[in-house]
Amino acid sequence: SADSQPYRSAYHFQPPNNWMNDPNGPMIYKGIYHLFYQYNPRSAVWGYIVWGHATSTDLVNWTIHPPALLPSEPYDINGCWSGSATILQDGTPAILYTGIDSKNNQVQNLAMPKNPLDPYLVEWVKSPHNPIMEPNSMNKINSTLFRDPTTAWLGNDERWRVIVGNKREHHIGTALLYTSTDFVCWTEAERPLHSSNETGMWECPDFFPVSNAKHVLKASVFRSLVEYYTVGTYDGETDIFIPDEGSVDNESGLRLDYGKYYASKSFFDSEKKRRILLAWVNESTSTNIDIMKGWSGLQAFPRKIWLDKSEKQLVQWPAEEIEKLRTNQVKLPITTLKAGSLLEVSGVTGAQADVEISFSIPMLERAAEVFESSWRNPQEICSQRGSSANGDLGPFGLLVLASSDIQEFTAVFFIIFKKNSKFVVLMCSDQKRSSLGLDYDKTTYGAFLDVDPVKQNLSLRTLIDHSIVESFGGEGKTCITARVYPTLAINDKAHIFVFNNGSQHIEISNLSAWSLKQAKISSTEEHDKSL
Ligand code: DQQ
Repeated sequence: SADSQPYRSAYHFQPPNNWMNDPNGPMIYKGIYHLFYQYNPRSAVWGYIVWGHATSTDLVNWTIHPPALLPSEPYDINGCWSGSATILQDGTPAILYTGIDSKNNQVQNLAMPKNPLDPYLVEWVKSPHNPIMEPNSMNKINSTLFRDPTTAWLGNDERWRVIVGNKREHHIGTALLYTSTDFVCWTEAERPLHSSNETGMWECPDFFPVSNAKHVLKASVFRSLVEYYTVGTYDGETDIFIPDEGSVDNESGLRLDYGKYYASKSFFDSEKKRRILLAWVNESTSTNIDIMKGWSGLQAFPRKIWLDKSEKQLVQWPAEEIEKLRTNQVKLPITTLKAGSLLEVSGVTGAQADVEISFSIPMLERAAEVFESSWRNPQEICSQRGSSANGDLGPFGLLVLASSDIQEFTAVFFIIFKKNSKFVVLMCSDQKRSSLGLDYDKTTYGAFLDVDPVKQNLSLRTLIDHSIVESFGGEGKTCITARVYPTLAINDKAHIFVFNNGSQHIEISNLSAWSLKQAKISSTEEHDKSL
């Protein structure tokens, strides 16, 4: 029940119990969305890994099917790890996944649907040709650093291409490239699609077109559990990806999310002509607590993702289907938020809500504090200042999952600085005060937001769901996800406030908030017992 399990999510996908990590093989097939996920059916801790499987018609409500892939053969007997789905030319979907073989080597395997006429694709058959890619004495690939094949793409030469995550000597994060004419027999290309010498192992790479001219390459960096992406150009003839000038190619580059967000994977939704992004959001608590509550890990709410007008970065926004869950809209007229003020957004269920707010700053030119040129790390600035520091323009924003007496809260806010004749906007998510009870990782997150407050209002959208807070600044230009475990601000005792701890007044130009209903997550059968 919600009382004994206050941290379970209402509309972020999670199985009824046990461990979940990376999203795998997302796709749409015959009008049905498929989400597979790294799942341990035996416990709330990572270990015995199978491909959990759920389907949906709207990315909101999910039906859980029996696992699609279980360790069963010498080439995957120690685990069915991450991978992707590709729709082949005849319309049949194929899964490429990493198997941990009987010698604990990482190899890539192929699986095909048993019955392609079944839109739910409940049964999968592993290829008799498996493994289809393996490390061997010839290719010098480290057999423990070779995993997570992407969705494959077809070149003009009718050859399939796929990349696989790898680390080479001297910590070179690498996207190995393989090609094939029949999807079964794969050859390693002469050179990788791309690599970066400053990152270490690349897990769960993703590579996709975002416009006619640009591609995005994303890598999940194991050593820091941080993902970054670069925007660049891909030459389909030479199979070389070149990052655009200024698109930093390591963890200090652009991130899909500046909070907790890992092993993300996107797919093209051919029905709604959009790209959808999924990701694993792990717990911030200890393994002991995971075992006690019987589960671990959430999927971020599916996001639509596209290239910003500037062509320099991606923009993300919760898939529009979330609006189905909205109820009891609360609106605020234009309101002045004086220095030091706090305003409750009442009338919505604070533990399950969608809040959209935008601010306009009347005294912008006069007010802003100077941005020091030595400040390089936005997360550090957020962390040092926090939400209660009295700045000049900000901190202002939202307190969510807040107790009525403001003892507990998670603060998502902006601070505006002046830099020469321009402004720098910082977006922060501060978890320091998120819980009085539990001891867990309360790291503050922060990032710059590329919005000019002279020309545009500063907007913030926050999705609140019991123990997860997903925030989208500047209409999706900067995203921050956090996990929090309040002890007072749970269920109907969770409140939402707007605050301004700056010394200048600002204006709320727009505020709409909704309660969000519970999504339906059901299982087709009680299959966990047999595993
Ligand atoms: N999780 C999987 C791996 C992947 C890692 C194992 C990323 O395939 O590299 O559960 O979280």
